[in-house]
Amino acid sequence: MSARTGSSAGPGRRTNILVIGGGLAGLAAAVRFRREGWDDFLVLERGDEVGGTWRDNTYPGAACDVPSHLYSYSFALNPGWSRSFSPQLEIQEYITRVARQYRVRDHHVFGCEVLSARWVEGDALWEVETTRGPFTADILVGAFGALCEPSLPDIPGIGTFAGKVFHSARWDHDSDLDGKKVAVIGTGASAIQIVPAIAPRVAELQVYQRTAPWVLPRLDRRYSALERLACRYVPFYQRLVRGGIYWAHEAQAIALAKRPGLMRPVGLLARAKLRREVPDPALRQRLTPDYRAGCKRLLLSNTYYPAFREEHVALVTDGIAEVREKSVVTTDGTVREVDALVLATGFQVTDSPTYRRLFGKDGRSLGEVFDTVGRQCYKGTAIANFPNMFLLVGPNTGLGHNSMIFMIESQVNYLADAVMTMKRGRLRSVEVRATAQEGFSRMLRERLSRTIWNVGGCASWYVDKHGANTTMWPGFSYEFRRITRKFDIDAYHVSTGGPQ
Ligand code: N01
Repeated sequence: MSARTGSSAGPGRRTNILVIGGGLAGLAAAVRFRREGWDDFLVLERGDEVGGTWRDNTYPGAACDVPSHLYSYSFALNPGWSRSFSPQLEIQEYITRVARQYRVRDHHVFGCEVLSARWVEGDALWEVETTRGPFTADILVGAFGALCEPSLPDIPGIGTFAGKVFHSARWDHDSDLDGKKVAVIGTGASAIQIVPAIAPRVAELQVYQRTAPWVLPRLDRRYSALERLACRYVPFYQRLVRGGIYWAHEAQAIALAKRPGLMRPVGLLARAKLRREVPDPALRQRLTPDYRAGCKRLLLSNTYYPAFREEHVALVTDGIAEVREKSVVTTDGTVREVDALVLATGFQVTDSPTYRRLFGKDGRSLGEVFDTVGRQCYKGTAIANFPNMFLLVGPNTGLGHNSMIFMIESQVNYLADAVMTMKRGRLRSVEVRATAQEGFSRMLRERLSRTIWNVGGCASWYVDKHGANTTMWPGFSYEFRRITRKFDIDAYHVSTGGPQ
């Protein structure tokens, strides 16, 4: 057995359930299976540790922008969080601790990338090819995440750049940026954390902005020893704190998803912050978004704008025309010398390469199906033509206002109830009905048409190549919890004669 395998699990095995991906979603599913007493499952993880995006995003300044007491599993609260918004390493340590505590590491096969997964109708099982050999399973769980495949910009000449180039989610810690001329491309959630974190170390920092983000105050602080003691020892205290944070965040869905007009005060607050933190009117003008607050993800930072007060930090708003061996050239003809390029350009969210590796009942890949009908999915979880397959963090499960872990746990409830239903009923396969999927997609489209993401006047990665927002959940997260509470078998085609 390889040292990279967490278990006695090995390639070529047949299991009841195979999970692709050992991030927050895969881990939540694994813990649930263990708690249900279903030990016949494996998690295939291409990395060498659990954690997913939190394992991969080690860039300077990486931290969560959802409060930690909420951004944690309901079954594994952590009284020891050091701050209201925890840094990446603390979150990653929390995730690995949960994996150990619930004894699911042994169910992981690390260094195992899924190359293809095919549904074999005759045998009612999934045949999965991986870099560590074949696996078969009755049920496939796609927990490969949305924010894991870097989106690399297609800039002319970028391949000829002689210095270091790396994506924010693949930070090259061997590259010494101290005293160097560094260009950061992008001004999203990752970039606004990177810029203030590296600014003090570099000789020159060029920030290439295509679209200005809306930035709000970050109410971050250290927790006192007393607060941590209270979380640990005072019954219900931490649950109360968590509940308060949850409902305060949940209320934001009213403005984002139901009454976009209510986002106006948020825009005013962000403008006031911009005025306070950026005294130069010309610079402030260039940092002011030209779309409505909330259309793209609202960012939280107290250090991003102040970074531009330093003389060696420059905001560049002209488009990038090309990258040369030692410079970046903008469309106005300016050539800026650069030693290293940081690509904070986001992720392939609506076009995950993994979609092209999953093949359903009619032999077409999920990517091909999505090409034809768009990213239609039932409850973010099940897809017609893909029997016995359940996605976690699937289409339209994204939130702009609350913790993704809440959504993940909702989906895991649904998944667990589906597995239970299959076991009890000795079902061979379940496949969501096309009519149920279409009805659900219609409901989403109708509700999304009224959200700030659709009416806010911006381009964002929430929208797929068909022009549809197939990323965000258009409502309260508790509404999603309600519709995923029970596996609704009536929405599925069912075949019987499966294992007990
Ligand atoms: O990526 P993004 P991210 N030329 O896609 C620009 C989560 N997250 O990694 O806006 C020039 O938001 C692009 O410009 P534009 C969170 O959910 C969470 O920052 O498309 N620029 C944009 O400015 C977040 O939403 C935390 O015009 C190009 C930027 O690159 C998600 O991850 C922390 C370009 C990409 O921004 C993604 O955030 C970090 C090009 N060719 C991330 N292509 C937490 O704290 C793209 N851009 C929890």
